[in-house]
Amino acid sequence: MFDKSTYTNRREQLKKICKGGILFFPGNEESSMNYASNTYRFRQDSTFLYLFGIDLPGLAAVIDLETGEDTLYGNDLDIDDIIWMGTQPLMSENAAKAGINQTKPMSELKKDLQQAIQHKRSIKILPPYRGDHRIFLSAMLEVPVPHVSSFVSEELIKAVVSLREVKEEDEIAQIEFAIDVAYRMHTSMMKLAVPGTWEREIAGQMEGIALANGGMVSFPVILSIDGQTLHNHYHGNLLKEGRIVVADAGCESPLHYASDITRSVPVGGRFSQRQKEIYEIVLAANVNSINNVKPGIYNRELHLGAARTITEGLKAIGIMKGDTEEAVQQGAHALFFPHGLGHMLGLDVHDMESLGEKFVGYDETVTRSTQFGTAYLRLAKKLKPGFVFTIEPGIYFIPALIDLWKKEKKFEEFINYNKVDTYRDFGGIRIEDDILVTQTGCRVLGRPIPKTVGEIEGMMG
Ligand SMILES: [Mn+2]
Repeated sequence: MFDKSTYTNRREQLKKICKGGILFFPGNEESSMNYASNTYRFRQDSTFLYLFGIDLPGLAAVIDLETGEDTLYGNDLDIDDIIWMGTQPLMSENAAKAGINQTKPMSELKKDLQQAIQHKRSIKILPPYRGDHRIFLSAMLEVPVPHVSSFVSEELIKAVVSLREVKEEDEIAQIEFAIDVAYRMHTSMMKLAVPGTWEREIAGQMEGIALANGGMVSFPVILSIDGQTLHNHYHGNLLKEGRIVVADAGCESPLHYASDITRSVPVGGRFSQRQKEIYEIVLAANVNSINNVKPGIYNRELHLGAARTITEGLKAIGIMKGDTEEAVQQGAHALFFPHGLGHMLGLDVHDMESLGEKFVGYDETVTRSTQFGTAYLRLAKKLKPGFVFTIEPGIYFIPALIDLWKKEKKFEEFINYNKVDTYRDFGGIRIEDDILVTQTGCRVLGRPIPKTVGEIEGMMG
């Protein structure tokens, strides 16, 4: 955990922003795989970690905005638990580490909430994203499950987003730790990417490095020679010369801050001329976007800038044609770059996604585009110092999408379909880094991971 002042300061700020009522935060519970006591690795809720820091199941916390009091609800272990799990800190000791003076057994929670409801006090929660949470909230609040959402508070969501989106020094250090582990994951991947290796062998090594460094992966490893499938969790292919391995993977720091890095490398360690040409376009989109980061710029501008770089590059090799501005404005680039430039990063790999992208990535000054491609942009709003986010442009040749657009004669003025057809077997390329917005520009976080053609070929040996 961070120092207890970190958690008390965060809660003090939250109390200043929110206007009355009771803020209720259930922690996460264990989650079963195939029978009750065989569980997935426990993962605490991120906002619970942010405000209270205690990384254990079986907890709930309440912040009373009238009295200013924070209460941690949870049960001390009995002797049976201690036999199986060892001696654990008392609830009062856990609470003290988070700067909380008051603890109560879980059995008191419902009574306290019901008393508040009887006194016509408002109870505010964040959107639940687990089924057991909805059932627990339904029981505590004495409403049917479908009515739980009526307690979700937009005021609380916005307040939490306004705090969590600006990273403190300690949080940046955690993220950089996670990126330094990702350095080891990705450089190992580069050394293992030789013909005859199974994707699962490399994915397993990468996940093992995360575990060996004290955290889990921040999301299931994406690793495939079919990189044209954006989130490919299938690891059953054998690596073959001529393909590109796309590895999109990161891990969690001990305090659960995420890294999220993508590297794309040629099987065998040497880019072909055709691969190099496409790679250099994606790299230019990545580097130009990073160079354009500064406070006050809309991330949607960076996204569209990357789309222009990709369009220009594809025009130079005869895959696209026509006016770049027009092509990007109409969305023709999305045949090759059908996703957004990036997302917030923090305690979640898609930071705060459970609170709603319309609050995290958008605000009253920018609404989500409905155009294919740009509609998938998770972060569009103005960048502020302290934001940590990803920049991850890509170029993909997705045969099903190429066929569909070709049949529809879509954007024939911008796309040279005959040339595109010669790339059907290409796969995809994505390059992703994690970026901190500073007062004057930005900093690429963590130890630099080989990224240029020369650096990658050098690392692959
Ligand atoms: Mn990402």
